[in-house]
Amino acid sequence: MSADACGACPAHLQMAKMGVKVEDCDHVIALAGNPNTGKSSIFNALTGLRQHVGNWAGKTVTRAEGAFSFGGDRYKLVDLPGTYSLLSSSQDEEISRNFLLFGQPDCTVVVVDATALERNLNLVLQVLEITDKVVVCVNLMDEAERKGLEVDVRSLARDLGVPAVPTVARSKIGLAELVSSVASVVSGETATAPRRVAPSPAVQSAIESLVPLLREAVPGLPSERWVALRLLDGDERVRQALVSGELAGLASHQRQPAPLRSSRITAIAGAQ
Ligand SMILES: Nc1nc2c(ncn2[C@@H]2O[C@H](COP(=O)(O)OP(=O)(O)O)[C@@H](O)[C@H]2O)c(=O)[nH]1
Ligand SMILES: [Mg+2]
Repeated sequence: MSADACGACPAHLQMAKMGVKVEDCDHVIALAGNPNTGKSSIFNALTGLRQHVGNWAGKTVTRAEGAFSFGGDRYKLVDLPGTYSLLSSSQDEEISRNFLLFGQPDCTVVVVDATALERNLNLVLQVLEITDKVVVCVNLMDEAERKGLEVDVRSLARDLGVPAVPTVARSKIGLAELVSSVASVVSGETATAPRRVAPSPAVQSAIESLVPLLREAVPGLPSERWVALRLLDGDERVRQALVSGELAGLASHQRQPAPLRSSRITAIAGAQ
């Protein structure tokens, strides 16, 4: 991999940074991942913005939004706070989880640390439970190489059922390929088949009874299956959100007409 070779490829030539111009984007892309995996580095490289990049936790406290164009389409990119899991209830994790559930991104890029794949895959598997439209970005490939680790990105993609792209975000290596994979998942050109843990028959039948009830209680709720699983798992935070109407509020918020959503998004981008 070299940055120069990438700069000359056709995919790279079609790409342009659009800064905070997130209005009227055709697609929404979420950037999720553990802290310090290079999410903000990727966000900055693609949008031309300057999200704080650093090697300590808790900087991206709220989500940052920016835009880029690729192949004639405009993409809004949302840099989510670093999160190890979607199951706990720290503020950062809740921002990420709510966006993945209710922001309904057209594709979620999960950025993982190539030197700590096992730990990072926990979040990937959780995201795959929520959505089919995922690309795994295997970042810090230079660090993996330095440590003598061989990362078989192809096998990883095959095992996970979604594309996986090796990158070195700090040197902008692999980012054109990443965007190209994202575009292909968004358009449906690349069909994904996410690996999911098959529930036991008892759990499956419990999910099937809960889902229609959830649909009735919270019209427009995306990922009902995931919410049902959380309830069956005794997730107190999700139960409270359901009982208090918070879940319904988040779901209905998503159903607002697009122009309203755009102006809100512009305001958020302006405040960054
Ligand atoms: N060696 C190396 N460092 C990287 C790479 N990507 C990001 N970094 C560095 O890793 C640190 C964390 O990056 P950041 O983008 O803030 O990660 P985030 O917490 O996921 O947003 C920063 O010091 C980056 O410069 C990479 O591919 N290779
Ligand atoms: Mg960050």
